[in-house]
Amino acid sequence: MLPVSWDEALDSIVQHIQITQQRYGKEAVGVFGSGALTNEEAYLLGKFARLALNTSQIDYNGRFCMSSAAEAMNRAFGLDRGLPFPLEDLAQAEVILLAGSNIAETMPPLMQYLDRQQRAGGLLITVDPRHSLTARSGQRHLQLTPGSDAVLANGLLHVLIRDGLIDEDYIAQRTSHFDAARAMAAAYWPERVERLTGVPERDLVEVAHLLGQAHSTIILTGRGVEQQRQGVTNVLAYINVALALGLVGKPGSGFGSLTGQGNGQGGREHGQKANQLPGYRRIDDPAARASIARVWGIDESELPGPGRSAYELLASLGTPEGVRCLFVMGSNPVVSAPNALHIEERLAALDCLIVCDFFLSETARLATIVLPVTQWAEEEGTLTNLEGRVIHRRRAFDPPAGVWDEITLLCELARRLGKDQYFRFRNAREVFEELRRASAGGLADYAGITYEKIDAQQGVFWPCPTPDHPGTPRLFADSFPTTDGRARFHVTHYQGPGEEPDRDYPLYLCTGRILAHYQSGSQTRRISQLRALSPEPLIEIHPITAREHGLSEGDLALLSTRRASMQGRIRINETIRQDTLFVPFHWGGVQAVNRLTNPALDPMSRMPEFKVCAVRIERLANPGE
Ligand SMILES: Nc1nc2c(c(=O)[nH]1)N[C@H]1C(S)=C(S)[C@@H](COP(=O)(O)OP(=O)(O)OC[C@H]3O[C@@H](n4cnc5c(=O)[nH]c(N)nc54)[C@H](O)[C@@H]3O)O[C@H]1N2
Ligand SMILES: Nc1nc2c(c(=O)[nH]1)N[C@H]1C(S)=C(S)[C@@H](COP(=O)(O)OP(=O)(O)OC[C@H]3O[C@@H](n4cnc5c(=O)[nH]c(N)nc54)[C@H](O)[C@@H]3O)O[C@H]1N2
Ligand SMILES: [Mo]
Repeated sequence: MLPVSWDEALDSIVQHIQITQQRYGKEAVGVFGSGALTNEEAYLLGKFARLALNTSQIDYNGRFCMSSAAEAMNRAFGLDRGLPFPLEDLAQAEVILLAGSNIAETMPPLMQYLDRQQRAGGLLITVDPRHSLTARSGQRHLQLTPGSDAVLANGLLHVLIRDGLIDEDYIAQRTSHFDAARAMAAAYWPERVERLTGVPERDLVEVAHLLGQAHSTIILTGRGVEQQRQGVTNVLAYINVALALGLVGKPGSGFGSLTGQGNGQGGREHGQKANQLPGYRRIDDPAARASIARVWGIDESELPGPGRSAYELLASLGTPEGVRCLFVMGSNPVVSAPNALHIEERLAALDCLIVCDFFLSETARLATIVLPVTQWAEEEGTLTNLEGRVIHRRRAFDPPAGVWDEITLLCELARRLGKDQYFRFRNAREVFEELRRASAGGLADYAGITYEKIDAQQGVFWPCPTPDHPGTPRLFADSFPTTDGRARFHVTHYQGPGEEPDRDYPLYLCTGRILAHYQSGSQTRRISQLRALSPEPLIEIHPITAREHGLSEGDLALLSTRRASMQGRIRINETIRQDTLFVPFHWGGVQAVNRLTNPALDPMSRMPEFKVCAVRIERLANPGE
């Protein structure tokens, strides 16, 4: 790569954008954002795409992370805030049902709440095909077949109804469509659930009774439930259970989804999503469009409509109807997107790829131009944490010479594109002031939040519509922001994963995380202590399955799916299901498990099925053999 000045780089970017748009139209330029960005950056990136580039083609890596949970909560409650209650409530719950999350490795700071909950006599029940580190700290574990959460949750609802453990008053007063859910649940009798999930009937009934008899219960989901072709349905099925028990809106009880990325909550509220405008507004809602157009000082007709979702955007790159010039800010899709070899090919087919990153990630290596930007400790801004609490991140260090922050960068690019008047921001605070106005009246209303108030209150929970409003730590206490004020039950029939094991690919492949590495590994694989702890991907496999395939601990193995192959090292684990392998996704190249994953998308959230596909395993000769 050849170093150039910022001036040359920005000139060249503007030229690429203009030539591409003249030749192929405005929509041929696209943007890929991130839940790692601050609220201010995410807001500005959405505005930059719609106003400076006039394109609808913007989405972000949170589509791979939170979109199924978000869609389910919007449908059931009329609002998506990952936890509608403060974390502190976890410590108070008598029973916690944790489905598809391994927080002992992925969110260790949360374990203190569970430790306190258990010291007070509380129970932790986990649902995971693996007996994960988190499952080991719980009292009950339902080790379901990958992809079968909807069956399990419907089975719990079946037993709760059958045994008279539901909260009839709550259902009558605060919910709608229960009859349809009840009729649906009738088809999930325990023997059938056992057949489809592998969870013994006895365990299902016992867990239903533990949930039904507790005074306070919290149900939580993680990526294991959500990153599936029927991820929204899976989450809705657990929400049905929470509503039938009357948990949602009750202190010490409730339903929540554990948001992953640093700004995974705020990142999904302010307009970097293909179908979204700031304040958690829908881009296809005429009233929302009018209100944002007013704040931005443009005519509503100048706002583009909805664009493609993340995987669909990436898969369109370099095709005749697709995006030809892509701007990536805070993501490494060569490693983290499903069917990654195909996505790498699409990225390579672009006329121009611009990547803003502080490291030369696998994706940055393919770029035409890489822009070195500040990292978290070098810039000020706000983030919204998994509780919906807006927090202030101060600048702790000066960036090295020659490094720009994203706000300066986007404003300067907009200026060179002739859109200066809409991007006159000198810093994050000034962007936040506009974000406040843009979010006013929306679901995620930040109008009453200021940096000073955040500092004074140690964070402010949205919605916070006016300066004298204290913020909203607990949602849904009296009503839901739906048209009739009630939460909605859904019919959540099981469909099964996009790929089931067969003769050629006889096992399930699950993917996820380990403690030592973060996401695509672009940040953590450079840290020698972490590399020493975890130098390469380990394939977790049951001892019986390993023996059947002639594999022993430490062997190199080749995994193949219908899409591609990868290499990893065998780690025997007697607590994983015999029909399932688990591989973390933190590596690139021939070690990238995402070369294998199935890009089947949930029809409602457009989220890919990272968590389940069909796989084959073979032994590879070790070097020197
Ligand atoms: N160390 C570390 N911490 C992280 C991250 C990281 O990369 N590394 N990433 C952050 C981000 S962005 C996120 S989104 C969170 C994710 O946090 P988690 O959701 O806790 O992480 P995962 O490991 O992806 O998946 C959780 C569990 O789902 C299980 N699972 C797989 N298939 C199924 C299924 O069909 N049903 C059920 N019920 N479970 C299943 C897996 O076995 C796994 O134990 O972590 C955050 N924290
Ligand atoms: N197989 C499989 N694949 C998965 C998942 C899974 O469970 N299984 N999980 C999915 C999930 S939940 C997620 S969130 C995605 C995440 O996957 P990615 O989107 O690839 O996330 P990161 O590895 O965090 O990549 C962030 C890149 O942006 C850079 N970066 C970090 N902060 C900033 C910033 O503030 N500004 C800029 N400009 N750059 C920054 C980092 O250096 C890094 O190169 O992966 C998804 N992929
Ligand atoms: Mo995530």
